[in-house]
Amino acid sequence: MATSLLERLRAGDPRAMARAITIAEAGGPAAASLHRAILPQTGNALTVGFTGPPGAGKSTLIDAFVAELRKSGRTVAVAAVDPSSPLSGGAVLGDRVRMGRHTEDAGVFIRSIASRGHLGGLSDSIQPIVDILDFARRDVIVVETVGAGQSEVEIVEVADVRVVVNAPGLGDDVQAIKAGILEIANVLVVNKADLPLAARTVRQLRSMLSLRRESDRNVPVIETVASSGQGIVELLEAVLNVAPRTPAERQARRRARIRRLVAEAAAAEVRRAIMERSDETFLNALREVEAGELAIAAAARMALASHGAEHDGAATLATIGTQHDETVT
Ligand SMILES: Nc1nc2c(ncn2[C@@H]2O[C@H](COP(=O)(O)OP(=O)(O)OP(=O)(O)O)[C@@H](O)[C@H]2O)c(=O)[nH]1
Ligand SMILES: [Mg+2]
Repeated sequence: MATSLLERLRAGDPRAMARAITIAEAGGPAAASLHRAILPQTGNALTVGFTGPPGAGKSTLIDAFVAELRKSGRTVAVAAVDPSSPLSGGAVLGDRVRMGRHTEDAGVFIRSIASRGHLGGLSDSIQPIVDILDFARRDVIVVETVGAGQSEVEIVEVADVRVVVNAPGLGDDVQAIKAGILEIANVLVVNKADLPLAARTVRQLRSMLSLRRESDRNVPVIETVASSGQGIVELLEAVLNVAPRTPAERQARRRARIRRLVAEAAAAEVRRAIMERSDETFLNALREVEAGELAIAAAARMALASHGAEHDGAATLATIGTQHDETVT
């Protein structure tokens, strides 16, 4: 890793940020060593995830939210995950137009991120990218994702605060918001409050909230008109209100994230090892599963137990050493 890239990144140079994100997106050893180098100096930024159905007004809302953050002197980075789905194709160009007012402002960095893998899912590299923006000393990092597929689960992991954006007139209204996505909201927004059916959407959301566990009922419902800026002050207030405040809280979140990254890397490693395994003991276990003599979970436990035993201690460490850079991202 070129030290100068790290130095420029730490100084908040937008070109270094763009370059580092490109490295993170490409994956592989370079991405892993970059991530490793920056991790010790992350954990200060507030990460806010915006998710919700296509067309709810997330990008427009983020544009107004960013303007409000800038008024308070905070620096911002926006990572908009481009779902490259037929539904919201062209999001990249559209977001540039929608957030165009910030292009001249060095305090705002905007980047579209390609989503890989499952439809609507976050990019695998989203956590490293957030960490890059954090390392570059952005105060607030905003992540936009379309609420579909796995993304609502993943945004929980990445964002300190989740804002779920809804709007009236999106087909079946609240039906468009799947139960799962409501569960993850720290703040609910009914955008397009200028439309006649907005009040109904608010009522529907409130009644859905009233069915939730007592501890989850206090999620604020904020009405906004993203295109005019109405309700944005209230939105920022609601976000800051649920944000982790103390260094101890932030540290706990960061530890949880690192644990998840390690768990994901371990899962990938175990999967790869099991897919490649061809020793007779394991093949016998597979035959027993096939014959209904052994439960899948039991075979899995057996494979896990003998996974480490395949190598002696030194060999295991050597394997971890050589594969470290691929598995950490
Ligand atoms: N009437 C009204 N229209 C709005 C409001 N906010 C956004 N829009 C419009 O809604 C449309 C979708 O807005 P976007 O900000 O692109 O929505 P999005 O949720 O980011 O969409 P995807 O990224 O494609 O999922 C655009 O035509 C906006 O101009 C609002 O408060 N009121
Ligand atoms: Mg958008």
